[in-house]
Amino acid sequence: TRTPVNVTVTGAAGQIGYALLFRIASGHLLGADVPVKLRLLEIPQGMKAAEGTAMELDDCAFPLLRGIDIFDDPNKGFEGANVALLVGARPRTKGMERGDLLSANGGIFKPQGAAINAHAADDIKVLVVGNPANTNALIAQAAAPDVPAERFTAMTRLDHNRAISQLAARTGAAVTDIKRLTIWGNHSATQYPDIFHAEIAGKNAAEVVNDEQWLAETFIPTVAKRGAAIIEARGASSAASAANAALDHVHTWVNGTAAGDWTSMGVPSDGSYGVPEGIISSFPVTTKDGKYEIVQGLDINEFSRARIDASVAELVEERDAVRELGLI
Ligand code: NAX
Repeated sequence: TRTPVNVTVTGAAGQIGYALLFRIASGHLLGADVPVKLRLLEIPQGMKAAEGTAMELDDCAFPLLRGIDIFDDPNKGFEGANVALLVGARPRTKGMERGDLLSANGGIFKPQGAAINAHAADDIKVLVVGNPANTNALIAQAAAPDVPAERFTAMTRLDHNRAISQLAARTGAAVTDIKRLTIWGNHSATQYPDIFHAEIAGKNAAEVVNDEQWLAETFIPTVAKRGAAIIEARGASSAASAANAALDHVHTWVNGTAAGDWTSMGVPSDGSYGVPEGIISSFPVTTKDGKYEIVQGLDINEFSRARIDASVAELVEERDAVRELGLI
Protein backbone atom coordinates (compact mmCIF):
# COMPACT_ATOMS: atom_id res chain seq x y z
CA THR A 1 0.00 0.00 0.00
CA ARG A 2 1.18 3.49 -0.81
CA THR A 3 1.99 6.11 1.80
CA PRO A 4 -0.67 8.84 1.68
CA VAL A 5 0.33 12.10 0.00
CA ASN A 6 -0.14 15.18 2.20
CA VAL A 7 -2.09 17.85 0.38
CA THR A 8 -2.44 21.30 1.95
CA VAL A 9 -5.27 23.50 0.69
CA THR A 10 -5.47 27.12 1.80
CA GLY A 11 -8.76 29.00 1.63
CA ALA A 12 -10.39 25.65 2.28
CA ALA A 13 -13.67 27.22 3.41
CA GLY A 14 -14.04 29.34 0.27
CA GLN A 15 -16.02 28.53 -2.84
CA ILE A 16 -13.09 27.08 -4.81
CA GLY A 17 -12.12 25.07 -1.73
CA TYR A 18 -15.60 23.58 -1.59
CA ALA A 19 -15.43 22.58 -5.25
CA LEU A 20 -11.89 21.25 -4.89
CA LEU A 21 -11.68 19.18 -1.73
CA PHE A 22 -14.17 16.46 -2.64
CA ARG A 23 -12.45 15.81 -5.94
CA ILE A 24 -9.00 15.69 -4.33
CA ALA A 25 -10.40 13.16 -1.88
CA SER A 26 -11.89 11.08 -4.68
CA GLY A 27 -8.57 10.77 -6.52
CA HIS A 28 -8.76 13.48 -9.17
CA LEU A 29 -5.66 15.37 -8.07
CA LEU A 30 -3.06 12.63 -8.11
CA GLY A 31 -4.73 9.52 -9.43
CA ALA A 32 -7.31 6.91 -8.56
CA ASP A 33 -4.73 4.77 -6.72
CA VAL A 34 -3.10 7.47 -4.58
CA PRO A 35 -4.30 7.87 -0.97
CA VAL A 36 -4.31 11.42 0.37
CA LYS A 37 -4.31 13.22 3.68
CA LEU A 38 -5.85 16.68 3.60
CA ARG A 39 -4.51 19.61 5.59
CA LEU A 40 -6.91 22.53 5.43
CA LEU A 41 -5.52 25.97 6.16
CA GLU A 42 -7.88 28.84 6.93
CA ILE A 43 -7.93 32.06 8.86
CA PRO A 44 -9.64 31.97 12.28
CA GLN A 45 -12.94 33.28 10.83
CA GLY A 46 -12.96 30.43 8.31
CA MET A 47 -12.27 27.60 10.76
CA LYS A 48 -15.87 26.75 11.57
CA ALA A 49 -16.93 26.54 7.93
CA ALA A 50 -13.83 24.43 7.18
CA GLU A 51 -14.89 22.06 9.97
CA GLY A 52 -18.29 21.77 8.32
CA THR A 53 -16.66 20.87 5.00
CA ALA A 54 -14.50 18.31 6.79
CA MET A 55 -17.65 16.75 8.26
CA GLU A 56 -19.08 16.39 4.75
CA LEU A 57 -15.80 14.90 3.52
CA ASP A 58 -16.07 12.33 6.33
CA ASP A 59 -19.63 11.62 5.25
CA CYS A 60 -18.47 10.65 1.76
CA ALA A 61 -16.40 7.76 3.17
CA PHE A 62 -13.91 8.26 0.34
CA PRO A 63 -11.71 5.16 0.10
CA LEU A 64 -8.59 7.24 -0.69
CA LEU A 65 -9.01 9.82 2.08
CA ARG A 66 -6.77 8.92 5.01
CA GLY A 67 -7.30 11.95 7.24
CA ILE A 68 -8.30 15.60 7.47
CA ASP A 69 -6.69 18.18 9.74
CA ILE A 70 -7.65 21.85 9.95
CA PHE A 71 -5.33 24.67 10.95
CA ASP A 72 -5.20 28.43 11.17
CA ASP A 73 -1.42 28.47 11.57
CA PRO A 74 0.56 28.15 8.32
CA ASN A 75 3.49 26.57 10.17
CA LYS A 76 1.24 23.66 11.05
CA GLY A 77 -0.80 23.68 7.87
CA PHE A 78 2.21 23.07 5.62
CA GLU A 79 3.91 20.52 7.87
CA GLY A 80 4.94 17.55 5.74
CA ALA A 81 3.05 18.89 2.70
CA ASN A 82 3.88 17.18 -0.59
CA VAL A 83 1.44 19.30 -2.59
CA ALA A 84 0.22 22.76 -1.58
CA LEU A 85 -2.68 24.49 -3.28
CA LEU A 86 -2.63 28.15 -2.32
CA VAL A 87 -6.18 29.23 -2.98
CA GLY A 88 -6.98 31.70 -0.19
CA ALA A 89 -6.09 35.28 -1.07
CA ARG A 90 -7.16 38.83 -0.41
CA PRO A 91 -9.58 39.90 -3.14
CA ARG A 92 -9.52 43.36 -4.64
CA THR A 93 -12.24 45.43 -3.03
CA LYS A 94 -13.69 48.72 -4.16
CA GLY A 95 -11.24 51.61 -4.17
CA MET A 96 -8.23 49.36 -3.61
CA GLU A 97 -5.13 50.38 -5.58
CA ARG A 98 -2.79 47.80 -7.02
CA GLY A 99 -0.19 48.55 -4.36
CA ASP A 100 -2.75 47.89 -1.60
CA LEU A 101 -3.72 44.62 -3.24
CA LEU A 102 -0.12 43.48 -3.59
CA SER A 103 0.78 44.36 -0.03
CA ALA A 104 -2.35 42.70 1.41
CA ASN A 105 -1.46 39.54 -0.48
CA GLY A 106 2.18 39.85 0.51
CA GLY A 107 0.91 39.59 4.07
CA ILE A 108 -0.52 36.19 3.18
CA PHE A 109 1.96 34.69 0.71
CA LYS A 110 5.22 35.74 2.35
CA PRO A 111 4.50 33.94 5.64
CA GLN A 112 3.06 31.00 3.74
CA GLY A 113 6.23 30.75 1.66
CA ALA A 114 8.32 30.88 4.83
CA ALA A 115 6.19 28.16 6.42
CA ILE A 116 6.60 25.99 3.31
CA ASN A 117 10.35 26.57 3.48
CA ALA A 118 10.49 25.50 7.10
CA HIS A 119 7.96 22.66 7.27
CA ALA A 120 6.96 21.18 3.91
CA ALA A 121 8.26 17.84 2.61
CA ASP A 122 11.38 17.86 0.42
CA ASP A 123 9.36 17.05 -2.69
CA ILE A 124 6.85 19.90 -2.16
CA LYS A 125 5.04 21.15 -5.26
CA VAL A 126 3.17 24.44 -4.95
CA LEU A 127 0.32 25.75 -7.10
CA VAL A 128 -0.86 29.30 -6.47
CA VAL A 129 -4.48 29.93 -7.47
CA GLY A 130 -5.23 33.03 -5.36
CA ASN A 131 -4.93 36.26 -7.32
CA PRO A 132 -2.80 37.98 -8.44
CA ALA A 133 -1.61 34.39 -8.85
CA ASN A 134 1.70 34.89 -10.69
CA THR A 135 2.98 37.56 -8.35
CA ASN A 136 1.66 35.81 -5.24
CA ALA A 137 3.65 32.76 -6.38
CA LEU A 138 6.73 34.95 -6.77
CA ILE A 139 6.30 36.30 -3.23
CA ALA A 140 5.92 32.80 -1.76
CA GLN A 141 8.88 31.52 -3.76
CA ALA A 142 11.13 34.36 -2.64
CA ALA A 143 10.27 33.54 0.99
CA ALA A 144 11.32 29.90 0.49
CA PRO A 145 15.02 30.04 -0.44
CA ASP A 146 15.65 26.38 0.45
CA VAL A 147 12.97 25.07 -1.90
CA PRO A 148 13.96 24.84 -5.58
CA ALA A 149 12.35 27.85 -7.27
CA GLU A 150 10.74 25.71 -9.97
CA ARG A 151 8.45 24.09 -7.42
CA PHE A 152 6.44 27.33 -7.24
CA THR A 153 3.89 27.62 -10.02
CA ALA A 154 0.84 29.75 -10.78
CA MET A 155 -2.40 28.66 -12.37
CA THR A 156 -3.18 29.54 -15.98
CA ARG A 157 -4.78 26.16 -16.69
CA LEU A 158 -8.27 27.64 -16.40
CA ASP A 159 -7.35 30.11 -19.15
CA HIS A 160 -5.88 27.22 -21.14
CA ASN A 161 -9.05 25.15 -20.79
CA ARG A 162 -11.24 28.14 -21.61
CA ALA A 163 -9.24 28.75 -24.79
CA ILE A 164 -9.57 25.10 -25.86
CA SER A 165 -13.30 25.26 -25.30
CA GLN A 166 -13.70 28.51 -27.30
CA LEU A 167 -11.60 27.14 -30.15
CA ALA A 168 -13.58 23.90 -30.21
CA ALA A 169 -16.86 25.83 -30.32
CA ARG A 170 -15.67 28.00 -33.20
CA THR A 171 -14.33 25.15 -35.33
CA GLY A 172 -16.77 22.39 -34.42
CA ALA A 173 -13.86 20.22 -33.26
CA ALA A 174 -13.93 18.08 -30.15
CA VAL A 175 -11.91 19.47 -27.25
CA THR A 176 -9.85 16.29 -27.37
CA ASP A 177 -8.77 17.12 -30.93
CA ILE A 178 -7.09 20.34 -29.80
CA LYS A 179 -3.43 20.13 -28.81
CA ARG A 180 -0.52 22.46 -28.14
CA LEU A 181 -2.49 25.50 -27.18
CA THR A 182 -0.50 28.02 -25.12
CA ILE A 183 -1.33 30.70 -22.59
CA TRP A 184 1.56 33.15 -22.31
CA GLY A 185 2.22 35.73 -19.60
CA ASN A 186 0.09 36.79 -16.67
CA HIS A 187 -3.17 35.32 -15.41
CA SER A 188 -4.89 38.64 -16.01
CA ALA A 189 -6.65 40.49 -18.79
CA THR A 190 -3.29 40.84 -20.59
CA GLN A 191 -2.77 37.07 -20.93
CA TYR A 192 -2.18 35.84 -24.46
CA PRO A 193 -3.89 32.65 -25.66
CA ASP A 194 -1.81 31.53 -28.65
CA ILE A 195 -3.22 29.25 -31.35
CA PHE A 196 -0.38 29.66 -33.87
CA HIS A 197 1.29 26.46 -32.67
CA ALA A 198 -1.94 24.73 -31.74
CA GLU A 199 -3.32 21.82 -33.72
CA ILE A 200 -6.87 20.77 -34.43
CA ALA A 201 -7.01 17.11 -35.39
CA GLY A 202 -3.42 17.44 -36.60
CA LYS A 203 -3.90 20.62 -38.65
CA ASN A 204 -2.50 24.00 -37.67
CA ALA A 205 -5.22 25.79 -35.69
CA ALA A 206 -4.47 29.30 -36.99
CA GLU A 207 -4.76 27.98 -40.56
CA VAL A 208 -8.01 26.18 -39.79
CA VAL A 209 -9.47 29.34 -38.27
CA ASN A 210 -7.88 31.61 -40.89
CA ASP A 211 -9.43 34.77 -39.45
CA GLU A 212 -7.08 37.16 -37.68
CA GLN A 213 -9.91 39.54 -36.89
CA TRP A 214 -11.78 36.82 -34.97
CA LEU A 215 -8.57 35.98 -33.19
CA ALA A 216 -7.82 39.55 -32.15
CA GLU A 217 -11.34 40.83 -31.53
CA THR A 218 -13.28 37.80 -30.33
CA PHE A 219 -11.16 34.84 -29.26
CA ILE A 220 -8.46 36.59 -27.22
CA PRO A 221 -10.79 38.98 -25.36
CA THR A 222 -13.38 36.25 -24.74
CA VAL A 223 -10.77 34.03 -23.09
CA ALA A 224 -9.13 36.90 -21.20
CA LYS A 225 -12.44 38.31 -19.91
CA ARG A 226 -14.19 35.02 -19.25
CA GLY A 227 -13.80 35.42 -15.49
CA ALA A 228 -15.74 38.70 -15.59
CA ALA A 229 -18.42 37.13 -17.84
CA ILE A 230 -18.89 34.31 -15.31
CA ILE A 231 -19.30 36.81 -12.47
CA GLU A 232 -21.83 38.72 -14.56
CA ALA A 233 -23.85 35.57 -15.32
CA ARG A 234 -23.54 33.64 -12.07
CA GLY A 235 -23.29 36.46 -9.58
CA ALA A 236 -20.17 34.81 -8.21
CA SER A 237 -16.70 34.16 -9.56
CA SER A 238 -15.65 30.90 -11.24
CA ALA A 239 -15.34 28.18 -8.67
CA ALA A 240 -15.96 24.67 -10.03
CA SER A 241 -14.07 25.43 -13.25
CA ALA A 242 -11.20 26.96 -11.26
CA ALA A 243 -11.09 23.92 -8.99
CA ASN A 244 -11.14 21.67 -12.04
CA ALA A 245 -8.21 23.56 -13.55
CA ALA A 246 -6.23 23.28 -10.31
CA LEU A 247 -6.75 19.51 -10.39
CA ASP A 248 -5.68 19.42 -14.05
CA HIS A 249 -2.57 21.50 -13.33
CA VAL A 250 -1.29 19.26 -10.56
CA HIS A 251 -2.41 16.03 -12.22
CA THR A 252 -0.51 16.94 -15.38
CA TRP A 253 2.57 18.07 -13.42
CA VAL A 254 2.68 14.79 -11.50
CA ASN A 255 1.52 12.38 -14.18
CA GLY A 256 2.91 13.92 -17.39
CA THR A 257 1.66 15.47 -20.62
CA ALA A 258 0.59 13.22 -23.49
CA ALA A 259 3.08 12.58 -26.30
CA GLY A 260 2.87 15.38 -28.85
CA ASP A 261 0.97 17.72 -26.56
CA TRP A 262 1.79 20.32 -23.96
CA THR A 263 0.00 22.40 -21.37
CA SER A 264 0.24 25.93 -19.92
CA MET A 265 1.66 26.67 -16.48
CA GLY A 266 2.86 29.82 -14.77
CA VAL A 267 6.48 28.95 -13.91
CA PRO A 268 9.64 30.89 -13.00
CA SER A 269 11.17 32.07 -16.27
CA ASP A 270 14.61 30.81 -17.23
CA GLY A 271 14.84 33.58 -19.81
CA SER A 272 13.14 31.55 -22.55
CA TYR A 273 11.41 33.59 -25.28
CA GLY A 274 12.88 36.80 -23.91
CA VAL A 275 10.85 36.61 -20.69
CA PRO A 276 13.04 38.07 -17.91
CA GLU A 277 14.50 35.39 -15.68
CA GLY A 278 12.77 34.87 -12.36
CA ILE A 279 9.32 36.28 -13.03
CA ILE A 280 6.52 33.72 -12.91
CA SER A 281 5.02 33.73 -16.36
CA SER A 282 2.83 31.29 -18.24
CA PHE A 283 4.61 29.17 -20.86
CA PRO A 284 3.97 26.07 -22.92
CA VAL A 285 5.38 23.21 -20.85
CA THR A 286 5.73 19.47 -21.13
CA THR A 287 5.82 17.37 -17.98
CA LYS A 288 7.33 14.01 -17.19
CA ASP A 289 8.18 12.14 -13.98
CA GLY A 290 6.95 15.03 -11.81
CA LYS A 291 9.08 17.64 -13.60
CA TYR A 292 8.22 20.20 -16.23
CA GLU A 293 10.19 21.77 -19.05
CA ILE A 294 9.42 24.90 -21.03
CA VAL A 295 8.87 23.97 -24.69
CA GLN A 296 11.78 25.37 -26.68
CA GLY A 297 12.27 26.56 -30.23
CA LEU A 298 8.82 27.87 -31.14
CA ASP A 299 8.75 30.62 -33.77
CA ILE A 300 7.03 33.64 -32.34
CA ASN A 301 5.40 35.81 -35.02
CA GLU A 302 4.86 39.55 -34.74
CA PHE A 303 1.24 39.19 -33.66
CA SER A 304 2.25 36.94 -30.78
CA ARG A 305 5.42 38.85 -29.86
CA ALA A 306 3.56 42.09 -29.16
CA ARG A 307 1.02 40.34 -26.96
CA ILE A 308 3.54 38.24 -25.03
CA ASP A 309 5.64 41.35 -24.44
CA ALA A 310 2.66 43.34 -23.14
CA SER A 311 1.68 40.68 -20.63
CA VAL A 312 5.28 40.14 -19.54
CA ALA A 313 5.68 43.90 -19.08
CA GLU A 314 2.77 43.79 -16.64
CA LEU A 315 4.47 40.98 -14.71
CA VAL A 316 7.70 42.96 -14.56
CA GLU A 317 5.77 45.94 -13.17
CA GLU A 318 4.17 43.72 -10.53
CA ARG A 319 7.58 42.29 -9.62
CA ASP A 320 9.05 45.77 -9.31
CA ALA A 321 6.12 46.86 -7.15
CA VAL A 322 6.49 43.95 -4.71
CA ARG A 323 10.24 44.49 -4.64
CA GLU A 324 9.59 48.12 -3.75
CA LEU A 325 7.26 46.96 -0.97
CA GLY A 326 10.00 44.68 0.40
CA LEU A 327 7.94 41.56 -0.30
CA ILE A 328 10.63 39.81 -2.35
P1 NAX B 1 -13.50 32.88 -1.47
O1 NAX B 1 -13.51 34.27 -0.98
O2 NAX B 1 -14.77 32.12 -1.61
O3 NAX B 1 -12.57 32.01 -0.48
C1 NAX B 1 -11.31 32.41 -0.06
C2 NAX B 1 -11.04 31.73 1.26
O4 NAX B 1 -9.69 31.99 1.60
C3 NAX B 1 -11.90 32.22 2.41
O5 NAX B 1 -12.51 31.12 3.06
C4 NAX B 1 -10.90 32.93 3.32
O6 NAX B 1 -11.24 32.82 4.70
C5 NAX B 1 -9.62 32.18 2.99
N1 NAX B 1 -8.38 32.90 3.31
C6 NAX B 1 -8.11 34.22 3.24
N2 NAX B 1 -6.88 34.48 3.67
C7 NAX B 1 -6.34 33.30 4.02
C8 NAX B 1 -5.09 32.92 4.56
N3 NAX B 1 -4.15 33.84 4.85
N4 NAX B 1 -4.86 31.62 4.81
C9 NAX B 1 -5.81 30.69 4.56
N5 NAX B 1 -7.01 31.00 4.07
C10 NAX B 1 -7.28 32.27 3.80
O7 NAX B 1 -12.67 32.91 -2.82
P2 NAX B 1 -12.65 31.84 -4.01
O8 NAX B 1 -13.75 32.11 -4.94
O9 NAX B 1 -12.51 30.47 -3.43
O10 NAX B 1 -11.31 32.27 -4.78
C11 NAX B 1 -10.03 32.14 -4.20
C12 NAX B 1 -8.97 32.84 -5.04
O11 NAX B 1 -8.87 32.26 -6.32
C13 NAX B 1 -9.25 34.32 -5.27
O12 NAX B 1 -8.03 35.03 -5.06
C14 NAX B 1 -9.60 34.36 -6.75
O13 NAX B 1 -9.31 35.61 -7.32
C15 NAX B 1 -8.73 33.28 -7.29
N6 NAX B 1 -9.06 32.74 -8.61
C16 NAX B 1 -8.03 32.41 -9.44
C17 NAX B 1 -8.22 31.87 -10.69
C18 NAX B 1 -7.08 31.50 -11.56
O14 NAX B 1 -7.34 31.10 -12.70
N7 NAX B 1 -5.81 31.60 -11.17
C19 NAX B 1 -9.61 31.66 -11.21
C20 NAX B 1 -10.64 31.62 -10.15
C21 NAX B 1 -10.46 32.58 -9.02
O15 NAX B 1 -10.95 33.83 -9.40
